Amino acid sequence: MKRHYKLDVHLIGGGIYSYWPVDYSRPIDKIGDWGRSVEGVREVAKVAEDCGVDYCLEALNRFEGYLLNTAEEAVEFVRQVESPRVKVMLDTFHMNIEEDSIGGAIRTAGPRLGHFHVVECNRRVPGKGRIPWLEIRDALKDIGYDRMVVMEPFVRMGGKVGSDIKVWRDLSRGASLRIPAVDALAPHRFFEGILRLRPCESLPLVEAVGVDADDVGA
Ligand SMILES: [Mn+2]
Repeated sequence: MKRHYKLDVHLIGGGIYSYWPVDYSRPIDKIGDWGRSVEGVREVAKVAEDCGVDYCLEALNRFEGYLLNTAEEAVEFVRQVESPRVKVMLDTFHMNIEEDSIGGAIRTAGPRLGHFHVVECNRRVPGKGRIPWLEIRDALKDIGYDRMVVMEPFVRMGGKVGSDIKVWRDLSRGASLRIPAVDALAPHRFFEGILRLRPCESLPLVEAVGVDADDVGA
């Protein structure tokens, strides 16, 4: 964390209140681990406060974590830690699995939301799936969110990350090194389109944002 500070990095986030990937072959002690994790994060929070680093705890879906699966759990955990530098982090992929209402989850996090990951329900880039982006935009506006929104797609098989994340098919649709670069540009135009739409307007997403058919994939 002190190194982050020296590098002028003022935010770290993820499942940084537990271990990952979880070993589900062993029994899970959620209540005991919750208490131990709150104590541990309180210790880390002192360093985060000294270094001016926001320590953002990401709610993960049940297959990747068991301590914090929802915004409600993350808010309660952060409330118990009691540090202004410890915040909630949400990710649309995990929310799509766990939350009753994605907009509601964002409003539950409210001022405690410190970081936000955007990605489709199958971890493709935003704009190519069925995540309710207008609902998300409106909820973020409602809570006055003015921090980072970061895209986190996983589309390629292979390697340690591909295995840990469990990418078992090529979600890049046979892309070469050149095509993912195009794929990565499409969400920028997609979000520009989203921001122009009024709350009551529905999508046709791809037409609304002018994404070329070639960018959209099969
Ligand atoms: Mn994430």
